[in-house]
Amino acid sequence: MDKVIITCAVTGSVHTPSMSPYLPVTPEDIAEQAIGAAEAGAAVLHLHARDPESGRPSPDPEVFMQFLPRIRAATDAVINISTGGGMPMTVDDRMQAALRAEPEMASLNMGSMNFGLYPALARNSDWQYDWEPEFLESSRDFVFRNTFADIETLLARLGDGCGTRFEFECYDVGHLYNLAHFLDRGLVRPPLFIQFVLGILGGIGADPDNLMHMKRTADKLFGEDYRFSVLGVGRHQLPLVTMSATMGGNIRVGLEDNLFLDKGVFARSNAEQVTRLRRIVEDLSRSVATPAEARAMLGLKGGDAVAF
Ligand code: KMH
Ligand code: ZN
Repeated sequence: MDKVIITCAVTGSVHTPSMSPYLPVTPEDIAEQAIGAAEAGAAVLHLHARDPESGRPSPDPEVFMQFLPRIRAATDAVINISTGGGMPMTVDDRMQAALRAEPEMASLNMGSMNFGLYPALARNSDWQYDWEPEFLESSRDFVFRNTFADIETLLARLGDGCGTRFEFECYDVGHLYNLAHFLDRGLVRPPLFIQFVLGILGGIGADPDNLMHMKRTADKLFGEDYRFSVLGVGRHQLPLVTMSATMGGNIRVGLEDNLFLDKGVFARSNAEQVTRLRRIVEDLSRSVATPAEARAMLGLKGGDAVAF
């Protein structure tokens, strides 16, 4: 209970390059910011890739392989590769980088849902690339596909096949019941690491009451068999992750989910957000888990057992 795992989600696929000059785009940017976040106290690095020319989210394992070895050489942090990818990737596209890299962790999204990014069109107008407004607009008619069959495939190929364990991303209460279904079937094994995701348009809203409800429901379904972490989107990041640290949970920060440090002030790096949260965690008389402690808490296979 004392140790807090800080996950830093470095670039993601929700934001586009014109939204912040600090969003990492190239493999060099991603490596540099990931290493900075680890040095600031992130035990887990949640990673997506982007096309180095356009900044568009990319599932290409070759692009991942341009930054993964560099991060591994410079830090001991746990590498967590996204299988959520970004629009309009197929589920098959989304799993290729993790299958190639066989990381200690990968994200696993626990249900199909709407995933509305188009409200960002009203907040920005100066686009560097044509693909950016088209990408955001396309979310109006996009289903983020994560069927039971898709989840079974990822559990078998990545979990059983590669020894990868999961960050179970739960965007609403029903996703917790989906995870409980896989636990009942013996397809997932404790300790489960559940990411409560609050504030995506299409998922549960970002407020304290909803976080308490997610936690109560997970307690009911999983008892001692799980650890939770919290991710709040945009301006909800800081209050909700602070609440998680207060409740005995873990936290996820990073430019994937929030570009700002304060209202109207960009975070100039992922490390800035990690540094702030580390201070808050320590002010709450908890301490930040090292990568080794995170590995023990989550039952991971070890940083040497990866394929990059
Ligand atoms: N940006 C999060 C809300 C994934 O990578 O699998 C969603 C996410 C999904 O992290
Ligand atoms: Zn992600």
